Amino acid sequence: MTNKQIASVLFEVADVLEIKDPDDRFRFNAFRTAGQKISALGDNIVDVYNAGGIEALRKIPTIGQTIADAIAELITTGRYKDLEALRKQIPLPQLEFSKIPSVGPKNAAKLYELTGAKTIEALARKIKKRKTLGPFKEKTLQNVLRGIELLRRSKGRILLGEALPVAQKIVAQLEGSGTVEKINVVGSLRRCTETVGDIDIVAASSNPREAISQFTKIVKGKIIAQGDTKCTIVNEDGVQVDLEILPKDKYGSLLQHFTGSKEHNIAFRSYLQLQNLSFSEHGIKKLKAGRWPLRAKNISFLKKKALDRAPADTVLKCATEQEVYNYCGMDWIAPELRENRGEVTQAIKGELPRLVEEKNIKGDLQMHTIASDGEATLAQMAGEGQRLGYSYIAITDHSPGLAIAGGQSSTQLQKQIREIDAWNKKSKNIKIIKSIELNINADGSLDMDEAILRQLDFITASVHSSFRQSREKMNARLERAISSGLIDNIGHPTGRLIGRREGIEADWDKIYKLCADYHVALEINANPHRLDLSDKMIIEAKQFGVKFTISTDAHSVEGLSNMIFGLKMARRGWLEAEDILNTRSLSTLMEWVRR
Ligand code: DGT
Ligand code: CA
Ligand code: CA
Ligand code: ZN
Repeated sequence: MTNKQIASVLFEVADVLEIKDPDDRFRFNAFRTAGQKISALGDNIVDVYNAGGIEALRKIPTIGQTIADAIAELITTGRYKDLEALRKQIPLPQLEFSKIPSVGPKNAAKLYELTGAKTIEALARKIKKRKTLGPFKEKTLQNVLRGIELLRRSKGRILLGEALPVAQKIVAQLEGSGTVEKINVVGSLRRCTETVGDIDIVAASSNPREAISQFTKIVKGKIIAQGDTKCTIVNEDGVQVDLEILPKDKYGSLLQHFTGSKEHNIAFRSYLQLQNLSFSEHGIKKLKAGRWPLRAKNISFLKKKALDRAPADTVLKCATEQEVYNYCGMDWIAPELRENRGEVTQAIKGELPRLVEEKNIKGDLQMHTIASDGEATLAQMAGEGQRLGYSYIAITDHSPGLAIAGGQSSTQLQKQIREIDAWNKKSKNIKIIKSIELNINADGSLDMDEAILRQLDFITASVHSSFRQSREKMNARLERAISSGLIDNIGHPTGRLIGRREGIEADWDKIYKLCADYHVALEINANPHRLDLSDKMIIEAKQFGVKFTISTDAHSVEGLSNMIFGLKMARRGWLEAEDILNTRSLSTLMEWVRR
């Protein structure tokens, strides 16, 4: 059993318990928290159990006796009898309906009772026919339909943040097997789209049969197809993993082909077609004899001569991706840009952006500590920030309006300010920026007084409630917050949760313009469940001159490692280091704030 499988059982227990008794928060939350812990655990939980039994399980934070027993039962018998008993007490459709985003257990029960629908599809049909239903108003019903659509679209796709570690592990193991000479993750995972349909891997090997045999041992699951040079396995978590192998001298074209996107490949190939060239994973084919039709870049005089002399139908092999693009007269295009958003034209002109890189990030501007709903202390977060090589972090514990997340009162904030002053006096390396994550209330007001905000260095404000306001109300709400002159940054601007909650509705062009005018940055929240702003919105916002921050919104020490996902979104949004505030030194960042 995998961590993910065990976590999903715990999540289901939590759901069923919540449907049965929504008031017993303590009980169902215990299962949910344990599920989250296990799905994020680095170690394989089965190994933990095998090595140290129930005792070892109990040593994992958030896992108590009941849950340790449940896990042990799952590992040893493959089932959890209590869950099976619980399931029998609840009508199946009700359980299904509670999986619809925005439909809680109570509403799931009501919807079932009122419609008698047995499946989500039937429920959607029944709702579409009506304006209201029992206590449900038109707007609520529309939200349910939207939730159903969201569920449908996200089915079968996994978050980038979940897929990447799985893929990296397979790659490392195949590398370790010594059967491949080169290996890469490709497809949407290499392009770092927010969700991926499957895991694609390519490799170069002189013994593809042996490599594939290793692959079938490494990836446990069901083999769907196995050939001499390719293999497809659906792993134990139901994720498809594709492997394709070619010899080393064709590795560049193999990489390019399987990285996609399909749309990028079409644009790339259409351009080649006009020049009497064609392209496949085997290389670039010269369709007509005579001079090489493109002005190849970074190529030696001899190689150029060889290209010119090559007869028609020659297939030019490319060992690196650099060669693929360079022979075709283009600069190498970073995978994150390969979405047919103008990158081919820019690569020909030599005008691709110099995308922001991991090493440019100097700090993290949103995180929470035990002072609100985080797990770690200020010192622990700062210690990890230092380990990550940052020169600063901002502590942004919640404000009083967010009571559910332990929002701090002004007295508590004062105490934190003193703690930070003490830290900064002592620490020569990493500095802590005094900060906060305010609530943007439903009317656009902020939930803390100006007097205390003036003592802080950097102020983030976010929408945490009333997500489904009308467009007009939301515009006015955001405008009031942005033009208040008090805030520097908007946290997770749309509030979306990928596959679970749609973002707020607003006239974003207006918001971008306001942000640019009032010097308010937009956050790119790096939490894999959020990735908010999305790549498309980043591109749009940049056109209005908006500046960005990339932050993890970490609630634990481990959470700080999510920076990479925000960075990938920024790259997909064509951002350069100078577009992003936390690539600046502390002093230049503070200069920007004071402007
Ligand atoms: P995904 O898996 O839905 O997140 O998206 P991709 O882009 O990884 O798509 P996938 O796995 O179907 O294919 C991997 C790459 O293979 C794709 O990005 C481009 C390349 N490719 C080459 N020829 C074709 C083709 O005929 N159809 C598709 N869909 N992809 C192709
Ligand atoms: Ca794929
Ligand atoms: Ca695939
Ligand atoms: Zn927040």
